[in-house]
Amino acid sequence: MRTVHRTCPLCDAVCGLRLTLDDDGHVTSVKGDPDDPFSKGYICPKGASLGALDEDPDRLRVPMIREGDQWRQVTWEEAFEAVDRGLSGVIEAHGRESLGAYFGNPTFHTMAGPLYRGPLSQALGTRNIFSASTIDQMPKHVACGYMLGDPIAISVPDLDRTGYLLVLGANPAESNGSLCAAPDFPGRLKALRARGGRLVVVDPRRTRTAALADEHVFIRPGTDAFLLFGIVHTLLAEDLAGIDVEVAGLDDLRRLAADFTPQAVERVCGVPAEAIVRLARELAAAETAAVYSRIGACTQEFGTAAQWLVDVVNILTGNFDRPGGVMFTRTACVELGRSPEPYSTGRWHSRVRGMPESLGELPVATLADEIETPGEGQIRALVVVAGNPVISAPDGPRLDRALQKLDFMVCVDPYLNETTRRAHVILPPPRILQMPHYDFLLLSVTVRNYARFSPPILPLAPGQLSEAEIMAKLTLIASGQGPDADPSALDEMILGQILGWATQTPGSPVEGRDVAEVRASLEGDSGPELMLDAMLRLGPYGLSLADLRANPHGLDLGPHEPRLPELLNTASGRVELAPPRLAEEAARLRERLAAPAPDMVLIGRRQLRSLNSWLHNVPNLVGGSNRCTLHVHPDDVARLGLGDQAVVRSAAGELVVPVEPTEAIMPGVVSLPHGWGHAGTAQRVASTDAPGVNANTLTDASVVDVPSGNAVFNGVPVTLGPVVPAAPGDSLGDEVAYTPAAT
Ligand SMILES: Nc1nc2c(c(=O)[nH]1)N[C@H]1C(S)=C(S)[C@@H](COP(=O)(O)OP(=O)(O)OC[C@H]3O[C@@H](n4cnc5c(=O)[nH]c(N)nc54)[C@H](O)[C@@H]3O)O[C@H]1N2
Ligand SMILES: Nc1nc2c(c(=O)[nH]1)N[C@H]1C(S)=C(S)[C@@H](COP(=O)(O)OP(=O)(O)OC[C@H]3O[C@@H](n4cnc5c(=O)[nH]c(N)nc54)[C@H](O)[C@@H]3O)O[C@H]1N2
Ligand code: SF4
Ligand SMILES: [Mo]
Repeated sequence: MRTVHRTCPLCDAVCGLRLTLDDDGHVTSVKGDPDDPFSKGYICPKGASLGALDEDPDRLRVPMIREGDQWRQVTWEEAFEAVDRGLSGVIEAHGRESLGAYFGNPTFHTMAGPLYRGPLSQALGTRNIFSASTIDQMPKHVACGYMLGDPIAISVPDLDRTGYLLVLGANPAESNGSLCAAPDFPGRLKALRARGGRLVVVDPRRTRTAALADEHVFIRPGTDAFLLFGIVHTLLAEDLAGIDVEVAGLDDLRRLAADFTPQAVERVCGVPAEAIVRLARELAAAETAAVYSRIGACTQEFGTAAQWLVDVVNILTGNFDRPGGVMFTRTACVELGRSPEPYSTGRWHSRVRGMPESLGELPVATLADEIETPGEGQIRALVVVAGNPVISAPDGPRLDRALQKLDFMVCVDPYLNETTRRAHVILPPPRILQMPHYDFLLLSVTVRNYARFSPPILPLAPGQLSEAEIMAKLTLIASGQGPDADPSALDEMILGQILGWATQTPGSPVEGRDVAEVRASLEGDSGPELMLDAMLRLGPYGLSLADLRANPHGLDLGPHEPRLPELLNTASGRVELAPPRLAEEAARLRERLAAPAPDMVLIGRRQLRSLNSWLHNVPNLVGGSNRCTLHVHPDDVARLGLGDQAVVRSAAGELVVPVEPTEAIMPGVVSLPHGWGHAGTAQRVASTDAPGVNANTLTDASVVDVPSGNAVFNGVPVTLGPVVPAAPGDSLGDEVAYTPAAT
């Protein structure tokens, strides 16, 4: 038996775990690590199942090649030769613009993802780069980009010090937070109330987070920007604003907000005008306050506007970049790659729908268009790393059909699932416990400055490749160096770039030094570890990998301190309150003020024991409350005559789903979790015991948040009807005779 410690890689909360392993390397228990200064022993059911997940017998262990319907286990050599043939064939016939890549959510959690995604994209030499960011947080990047000049400068609520927290469209009691890494988020919310603070949750569902709050406010899905504009209007009209950062555009903002009186927005968002005025006054009066918003108010039609106005309210109430308000994390690693240019979207546009690029990528909502539409630049070969877009992207079934038309697809993924089953080659990364772990991205949005490195617990098998080596190999193959190129050559190139930049950057700890000499001083057992060591040494705390190794429970680096001036990158040198691209959104919102609301809309929901599409093969985690059901208000169940099941239809498709009546959801709103719909895969538990349906059969890829191109998952207009047994000659009306399609 031995006890080891590592960070849980599953969600954004970065909890420290304490695992015990027997002599054969089997995990016998997983507990929270009480000595982690940040997570202090907290663990959730997903983390507790890490051992079962890691030892899942259905996890792929060797590369696979598909011929027709048949999968064959192959050697790494054979797999990379097939990738080389597949990619070179398409490049020779159609050029590099016919290559594409999609990077899924776990690329934000692994070490290899953030380090090799850039080189791989560059090597592919295409603009067809997509990621889970445009089905998630791209609106936040666009808002921060235009307001602060830096799309990566995302502030987090100062959870542990704030006196007032307004949460819109997030349910951290189940998700544990996002773009805000805070282990035991629920405990931190309880602590906020225990110290006399106030918690208000705005959500079309009375969620578990709402149950922890002083007040829960129902809102019509997709209308947060209206509510927030009502708050902005009130703050300005009642002279409650107390701005304490340098801003530009206050007069423009005042003009834009003029029409959004609490009375006018009440009609759209369904929040009473008095409540809006009261929220504005409370936020202004609170000694410290923070507005925090996530998926519910990002993946909606006015996502960018909502994210913009969240920070406008934080700024107007004097809570931007100050303790107790929203603040910026100072990471242990040096911040690489800040652009000297002010931020802009639309440096290029997608071929078919002309959608603007942001952060160098195109919206996933148009991936199927780019694969299906003939012409120069049509995507014919796709690299997918750690993603399941058939389940996670809007109009997933169409994407599934599109993937089948590709000449070549390679996936880096541990599972044969709804997406990877369309690949020609699957390259499995090692088990979680075989990988080193450091959260390059999540540690930049922690609610306290903190760092923790976890070395691999189990060694790689002889001949097995790390995820970094797999991505490096793909990069070398894409750049034309063939299947035999040595991945460490790429590592040296990346290290050379980091150190080359650092030695030439004034004020850097290695300014003016020789790259080779600095390189020789780095320590680490693999490319990613050497890169981490370099970035730590160049970082603001002067740490090294050895320091993190010496502190296996993690290092607390103190509370946040104001740092806006060093991040601001706008042309004006001020925070832009009403940049033109965002001001255009005010015009779109104004047009909607008088528009009728749809009768019934769909939203999503996350479940504590699920993680997007990929934890449903762990028997302990499925079942009970973790099922794919449609939450419907009892009044709607009665009004529409629904039984145990309902047919849900949208502009994109239709589904038959089990109905779960609950008072927790607003009348006129239904909620279906995403991540389900497991079909025809080799995951035995997921595809037989817990298949569920794919919520993204209903979401419509043609509707997006315009500035960011982000997908719209919340506020999707739907109609509902009961399911009746099919009989010839039935008159249908609202009822539907349904014979489920074979999947
Ligand atoms: N309707 C609706 N749709 C949504 C959402 C919603 O709220 N509603 N949420 C959206 C959001 S926020 C997100 S982030 C996306 C997620 O979208 P995706 O990232 O496309 O989907 P995931 O289900 O997270 O798929 C993760 C994949 O990575 C694999 N994987 C797991 N660990 C590793 C690893 O270490 N290495 C590699 N290479 N692969 C690994 C898994 O097997 C799985 O295939 O879904 C989005 N889709
Ligand atoms: N257990 C678990 N944890 C996860 C994940 C998971 O799948 N399972 N996924 C991880 C990922 S990838 C992410 S991005 C994060 C997301 O973290 P969260 O944003 O906290 O995710 P959700 O639980 O989907 O919360 C969104 C909330 O928005 C509400 N909502 C829907 N539409 C609207 C609207 O129009 N306005 C408002 N105000 N609210 C609305 C929904 O009812 C829901 O309660 O969670 C991460 N953590
Ligand atoms: S909250 Fe997230 S990071 Fe913490 S144990 Fe659960 S899944 Fe892991
Ligand atoms: Mo996400």
